[in-house]
Amino acid sequence: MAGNLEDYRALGGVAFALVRDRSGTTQVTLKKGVADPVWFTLFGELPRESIVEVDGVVRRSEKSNRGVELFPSAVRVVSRSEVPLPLGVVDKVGADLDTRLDHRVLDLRKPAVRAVFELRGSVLAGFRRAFVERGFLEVETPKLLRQGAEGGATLFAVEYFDQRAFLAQSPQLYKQMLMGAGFERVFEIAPAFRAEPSDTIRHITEFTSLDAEMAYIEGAEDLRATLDSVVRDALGSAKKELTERGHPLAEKIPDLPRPFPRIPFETAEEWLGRPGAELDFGTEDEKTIGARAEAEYGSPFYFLVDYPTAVKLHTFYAWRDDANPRKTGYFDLGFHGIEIASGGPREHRIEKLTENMLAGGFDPKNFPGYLEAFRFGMPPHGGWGLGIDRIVWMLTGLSNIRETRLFPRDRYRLDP
Ligand code: AMO
Repeated sequence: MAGNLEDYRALGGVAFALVRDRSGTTQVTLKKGVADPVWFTLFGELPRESIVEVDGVVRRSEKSNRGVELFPSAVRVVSRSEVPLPLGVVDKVGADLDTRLDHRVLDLRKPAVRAVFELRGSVLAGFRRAFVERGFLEVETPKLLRQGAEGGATLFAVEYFDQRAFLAQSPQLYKQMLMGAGFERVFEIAPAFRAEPSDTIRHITEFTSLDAEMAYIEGAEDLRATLDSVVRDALGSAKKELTERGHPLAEKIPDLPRPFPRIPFETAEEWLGRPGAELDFGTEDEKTIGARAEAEYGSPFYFLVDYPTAVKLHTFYAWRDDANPRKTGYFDLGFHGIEIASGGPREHRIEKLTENMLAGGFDPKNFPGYLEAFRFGMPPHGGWGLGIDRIVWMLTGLSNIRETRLFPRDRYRLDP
């Protein structure tokens, strides 16, 4: 085997080296008179976390952590660690998050930290499976754009030869254009970038957005029914897979036997004691709504439905109800009091769409490629965007969304 030297203890006639690889930590046992005397010196002076290769015979052992120990026949140093370590890998005392993120490669060596990314991988695989089973095509849309779709405040500008471009805040415009291209059902799992100025535990500047778009929908409920079953299937299959592997985080995924409750925006306003206010929900509001939904419906997931136009004014692509233009078909999906997804039916009629753009402060002239998709036949359609980091965050119960990303980016962090 080969791995990192976690610890070495010499106790008279016997010495133990603990060597960690991705499958766990193995005890290597050196017996005086049996093992090569050189190895005692080698392990004794080798810094922790160096990489060693050990060949030998594995024997059953009641006393060791994995039920086996390795008696070496050959030992070789593969890569020597520098000292001191800026971050302990096996220390019992936890370092603060900034120190951990500053030395993320060492932090990621901790089995409990790697476990988060194993759960994340299973959740992503579960989503891909759930979409493919429903006839969605996986697509990849451009991340270097001329225009944003989610408002100017969070756009990152980049120098693009002699022009200015922006990093994609969302694949919004492109997933809709693919409905104009006749793809009917698409999904994308890709980075999205937002210049979030506030330093919160729920915002990062680079996140993974899971987007879907569907054509020929009859209304918002078609979208919600799909999102609802996709989330339940994806988490169900991730839980099954992790359980079969005996993964320590398998139990973090809740069983979700029933569809999620649909809570009208107006009901949530009443819960908050401000009926008819038509204000967007803040962090504390979301927490209150999440706790109430959990108490009333016994579900950690819940939809907030029928967002008012006043709250979605800048979401120019959102359809507004012709009979009641104060209402959109927009909804959010909440999980433990955090918004994890947002979506709804789109406006597919170009006249209404350009009206919405103007009302939201967007100039239609800046969106020629997008608007062209609406000029030559566009089916009714809709979709949603779901934050992968947010769902993993809520599943694991970690203190900060940054812990769900390998190398998180925020206002102050571009390195490592
Ligand atoms: P929205 O802006 O609500 O919708 O974003 C969708 C989801 O993306 C996640 N998210 C974030 N996660 C971490 N850090 C951030 N800074 C961040 N910003 C957003 C959230 C959120 O629910 N185009 C629409 C989607 C659509 O209508 O299809 C959109 O982007 O989980």
